[in-house]
Amino acid sequence: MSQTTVQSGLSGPQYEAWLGYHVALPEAKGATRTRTAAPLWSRHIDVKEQHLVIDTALTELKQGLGKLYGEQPVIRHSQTQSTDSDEQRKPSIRVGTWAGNNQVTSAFTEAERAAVQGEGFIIREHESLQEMVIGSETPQGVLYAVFHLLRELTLKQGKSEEAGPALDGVKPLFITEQPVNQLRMINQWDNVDGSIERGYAGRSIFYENGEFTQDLGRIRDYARLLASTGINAISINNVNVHKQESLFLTERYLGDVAKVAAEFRAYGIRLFLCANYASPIEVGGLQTADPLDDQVREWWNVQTAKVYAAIPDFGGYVIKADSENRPGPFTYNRDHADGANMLAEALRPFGGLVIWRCFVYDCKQDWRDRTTDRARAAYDHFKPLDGRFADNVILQIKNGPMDFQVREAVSPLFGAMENTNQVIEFQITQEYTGQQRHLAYLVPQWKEILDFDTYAKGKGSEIKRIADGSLFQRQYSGFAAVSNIGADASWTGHPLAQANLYGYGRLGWNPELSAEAIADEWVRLTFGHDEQVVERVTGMLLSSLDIYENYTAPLGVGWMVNPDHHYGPNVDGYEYSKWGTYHFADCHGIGVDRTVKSGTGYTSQYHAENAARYESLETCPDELILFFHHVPYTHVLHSGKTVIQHIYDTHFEGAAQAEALLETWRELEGKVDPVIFNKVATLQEEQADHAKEWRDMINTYFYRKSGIQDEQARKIY
Ligand code: GCV
Repeated sequence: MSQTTVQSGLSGPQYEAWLGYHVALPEAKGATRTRTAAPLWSRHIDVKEQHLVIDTALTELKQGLGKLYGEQPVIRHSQTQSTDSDEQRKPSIRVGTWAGNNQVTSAFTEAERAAVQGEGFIIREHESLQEMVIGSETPQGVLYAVFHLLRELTLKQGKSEEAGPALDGVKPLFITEQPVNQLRMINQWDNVDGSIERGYAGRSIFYENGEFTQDLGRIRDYARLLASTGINAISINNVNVHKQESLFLTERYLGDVAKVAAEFRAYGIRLFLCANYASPIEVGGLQTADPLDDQVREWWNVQTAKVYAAIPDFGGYVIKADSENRPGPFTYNRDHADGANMLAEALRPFGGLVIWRCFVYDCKQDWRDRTTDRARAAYDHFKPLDGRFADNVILQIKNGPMDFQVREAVSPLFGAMENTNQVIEFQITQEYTGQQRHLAYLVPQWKEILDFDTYAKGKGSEIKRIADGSLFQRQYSGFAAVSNIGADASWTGHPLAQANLYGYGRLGWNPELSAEAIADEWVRLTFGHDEQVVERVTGMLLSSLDIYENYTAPLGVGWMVNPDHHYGPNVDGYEYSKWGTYHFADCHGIGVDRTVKSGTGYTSQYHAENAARYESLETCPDELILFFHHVPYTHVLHSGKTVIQHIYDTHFEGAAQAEALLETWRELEGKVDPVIFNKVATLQEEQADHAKEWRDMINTYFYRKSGIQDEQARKIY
């Protein structure tokens, strides 16, 4: 690629994703305008600092402006505190940190500078349009500012009517941004053999055949995509750490890990590893992994020191322990605080973190056992440990108590642990939401979860305020999410699934952004500004999750998928399994009774306001009725429909809506890149067909169970 910073051999719009810096209306529309005229300041970049991340920022700025305006600016590097007069310097962009560039610092008042810290930044365009200044306390902040500016300028291209100075008649830019969440992390579930657990976009870009990839360019391209949305941390291997990956902490692989860390470092992203809790045994040859054993502790101390010798800014360990057959402290009758604190001690001297996952439940449940409720598990295990974790331990809590369903309640653990650092875990990869073969824009779901009021400290105790650390005044906090990328040329398999990766990053930076605004941004950045394209694609994205929910598991009950791979309908697929995910449908009704009155008592894990709301059939929201209650098929929802009629109606509607998505997309032929067009068209065809399969299996299953006719006498088998 001549004009972009893309490092890998791959190219084209689907690979450039939202960093294509589109300037033109599609030629098919016969547009003559190709780009708006360059603002005066865009000809020179003045910089004084030498820093890896600032260098990255400069490269991005230079090449981004080059793409936007057809001419790359010249970078003027001066180490000295220049005495040039203002006039001599202009026109230019001044770029730097408060400590490293006095000419940047002097462009802002003390109060303006004090308003942003760390990775926050300020951008100011001078009224004369002769000057743009980009400043931050940190080099990372400078990089985020550059990506932000390029995004703003690209979006403005869509708004300026005619060719001419881009900002003519428009107020000069003045932007102050501060990331709301401190940790904005991506988790790769990649294995060293090149496979990806729950990956739907091809093989791993990190590994193949037991070795690290030689294609570091692809990793760098990924780093820039992530950094452009504000991501600042990544764990690069599966939380299920198998035998070979357990060696990542050792000389066998540390050199390779360090090379990958360097690629991410250039983009301000800190690298973490998932570690095997039983490493002292499996790697160290000890007899035990007991967290209170001196030899075990010493093993972790020594091994961790070796990791830091190779990677001085290593982030720390992500741990899945005592979960789905992974080893953990329970083996030694220790609890999770004992386990996490042992690792925290090894990491503390280096400023490292332990990110300890709360996805702990009995995955060998007897389906006949009606007393065990998987939804209760995380709270039951972790709530009693509140206050016992070391200050460099962060608990990573999945958004829901079950497992990334299209609809489930929010985890009651949010709001239950005032004295513990915590991050919320989302799943960008679409394990249960269509596996990147169906369209499902997940940002609306994440927004709803983040806006959920836990009432932990009275009204206004939303999950977003727990995730960002402000409600409980925690030292560490933020977002983590399972990535949806692989070696596919579009990164995400379904090209429109890029919107989820982009949206996750943007939401981590600022959870107040709306799902609509993020969709609009992503579509414009990815496809340009043709209004028909923007309207159709944002419409598809914003309706997609409701559509998916319509034709899959109803009213919050979850699953109904094929076991293991989790794709496609199978109503009883998990009904008699050990995994604790049941719907309990019989000839009378369906749903899981999680009430205190007659069920598992799960509702009591919420603060009073929510506990009462969910406990009562009168106040429980329709969309979660089967998550909290077992009801007859004739139960009348708030919508006025019976449960069975709701099931029939939503499934007929959902399949029709999936068909309509395909029709909408087809209207865009010739208006979007043909490679993307064809890829999405094929996937939407599959979705439309597969939605019918879902519709018919679910409707038929419940018709046969209940014997109740569809009021509209539509075809049920
Ligand atoms: C990485 C679900 C997935 C597993 C995943 C697990 C987890 O159960 O199906 O593949 O394992 O979540 O989050 O640890």
